[in-house]
Amino acid sequence: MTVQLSALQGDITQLAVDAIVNAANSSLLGGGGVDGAIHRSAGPELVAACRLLNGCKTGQAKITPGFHLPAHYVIHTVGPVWNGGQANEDVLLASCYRESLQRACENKLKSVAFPAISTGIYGFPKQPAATIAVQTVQQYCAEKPVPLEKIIFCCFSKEDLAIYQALLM
Ligand code: AR6
Repeated sequence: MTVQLSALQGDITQLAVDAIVNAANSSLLGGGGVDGAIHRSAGPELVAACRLLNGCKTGQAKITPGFHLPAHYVIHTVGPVWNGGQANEDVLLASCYRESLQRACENKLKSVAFPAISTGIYGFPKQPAATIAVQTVQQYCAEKPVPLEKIIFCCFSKEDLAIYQALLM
């Protein structure tokens, strides 16, 4: 089965998929941006579950239930802070996508939605970040059979959506 990749504009907390990915920080205890929105929608059970995870290193990913979200699970990953591009940011961002897909596959999930990791508060330029996101996901799905059927790039802005649509054409 080929995995269907698509982009949409919207609020990731509203998506009824098996898992949404959270662009978290290494404490996993919540923050601003998409992280804040996910914690608000999931309810206080999410931070309680995250407290048991002992944080998460940049480029890695950990999974929790979605609690009050429409999504069954949240995969928390920590993107790199943009530091000019010479600090391994590309490799670490690609690792976030791969590790998140790994958590999804281990749990036999069929649908996952990603936000544009690191491109908000962490300052990673949008175009190269989207290229890494799409290429890494395509490579991962081409390497081996995966249970995934649907992968969504959930864009918050129209500008992000245009970038992803061009890459997915
Ligand atoms: N749905 C989808 N995308 C969203 C939503 C939403 N509800 N809200 C924001 N975005 P950011 P980062 C987009 O800043 O750069 C937090 O404080 C946003 O427009 O959320 O990885 C964490 O705790 C952007 O395109 O994450 C960390 O400390 C993308 O999500 C830090 O921010 C990522 O922006 C992580 O920074």
